[in-house]
Amino acid sequence: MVEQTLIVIKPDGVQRKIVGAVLSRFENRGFTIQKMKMLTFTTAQAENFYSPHKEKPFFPGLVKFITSGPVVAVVLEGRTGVDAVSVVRSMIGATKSYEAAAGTIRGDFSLGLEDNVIHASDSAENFKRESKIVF
Ligand code: 3AN
Repeated sequence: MVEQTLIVIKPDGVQRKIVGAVLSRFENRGFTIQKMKMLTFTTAQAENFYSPHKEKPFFPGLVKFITSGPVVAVVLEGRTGVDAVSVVRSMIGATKSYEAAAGTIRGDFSLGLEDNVIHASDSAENFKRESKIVF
């Protein structure tokens, strides 16, 4: 279990000016912003970041989308004994925003699949791997 996890507010979230609204949810829940960086992914970075999906048909579109504008990457820290990865995953909602429950970030801010506002690490291993790529 890790007390930290990574989120990335995707280009659609930055462009729509909902960075503050999204970050507020995590701060209100009790998470601390431990690191934060605005960046535009290079194609190489994006391919590396999404390498678990490299065989999927949507991979080229995913890389194109995530490199299309600036993103905001944030390491969130919760508290000892609380699995940050799973709490944050529950707060972002289902991958397909149109299926995400109301009250989740995707469920409240998006109808998109590719443009689903936010990425969050889905395991401690991916948190470490993804953080190295971004920070
Ligand atoms: P999540 O972001 O919920 O962890 P993943 O890891 O399954 O979802 O997918 C990574 C990203 O790939 C998603 N956030 C979404 O942008 C995109 N994606 C997933 N499935 C599809 C799909 N069927 N068609 C297009 N894009 C997809």
